[in-house]
Amino acid sequence: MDNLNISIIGVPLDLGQSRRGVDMGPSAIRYAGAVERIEAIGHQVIDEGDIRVDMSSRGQHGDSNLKNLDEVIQANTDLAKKVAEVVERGRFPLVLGGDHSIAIGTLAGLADKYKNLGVIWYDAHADLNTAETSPSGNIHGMPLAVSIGLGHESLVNLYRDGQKVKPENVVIIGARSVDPGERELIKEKGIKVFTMHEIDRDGMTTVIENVIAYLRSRDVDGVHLSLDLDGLDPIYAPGVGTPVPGGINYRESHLAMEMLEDCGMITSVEFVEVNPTLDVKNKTGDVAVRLMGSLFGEKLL
Ligand code: 6HN
Ligand code: MN
Ligand code: MN
Ligand code: MN
Repeated sequence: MDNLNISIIGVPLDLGQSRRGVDMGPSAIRYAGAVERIEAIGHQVIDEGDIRVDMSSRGQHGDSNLKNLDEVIQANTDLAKKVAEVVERGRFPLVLGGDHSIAIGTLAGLADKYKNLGVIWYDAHADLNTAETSPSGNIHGMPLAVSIGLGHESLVNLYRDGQKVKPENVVIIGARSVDPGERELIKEKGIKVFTMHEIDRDGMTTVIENVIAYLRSRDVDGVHLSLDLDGLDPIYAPGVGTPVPGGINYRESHLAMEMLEDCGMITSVEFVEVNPTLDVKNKTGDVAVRLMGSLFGEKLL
């Protein structure tokens, strides 16, 4: 990816889950040097600032068991508008979370332009719950379901009506904590998943080759990478709210980013779930920025 015009959009939202502090993720990633690192590769970067998040009514539940539903809808609607506007200006969106519920807004905004978008979901989790299947009521466990058109109607119809992404255009990498309802949905919708089992058995090189070949066979018109830092093992990314052991390691993650850079298909990215209050000296924000380096074409030699 050479000479991109990148727009950074921060989303300081922690209302899609129950542990405070992931709203500070965008700051942590900026402090770790995101803009400088990407500019040094030769890209042009505009930091568009943060989406405003209304925290005033946190904890008050409306008529559903989804936590902070109204606030999550508001922030994601604003995010969708911003992402759509950035894409319309011919720029590459780099969204910084915030909890993973912000993928609802990112994907809604991208749907203006991309009618056959591919999505790579790099995550320990499948994020395919609905209000009915969720064990937690946390909306950050639901964004992929919402984006393929399943779940609370106010989320599914956010920004524009209905499905934003086709389930057969989705690839999950790194899954190792999948709830029963999510497992059903993966089978029913035929969602492509490379769990830790495939990564361990075949190696990351083969996994990413398969991901790229699959998305090419789907004839996608763009690919969004939604990278949840908890996809990495907590040893490398301790500052996340829902850590799961047995995850992707640091070198494998860099290799994945380098191969995705190489394939030239990525058209937007988000880095989510960085929680500085759970972190060790901003290690997780730092890893996010290092991975951005590989994804945007930093070379070792
Ligand atoms: N994430 N499957 C669990 C739930 O509550 O639905 C965990 C979700 C984690 C979501 O990390 O983005
Ligand atoms: Mn996630
Ligand atoms: Mn996760
Ligand atoms: Mn989480």
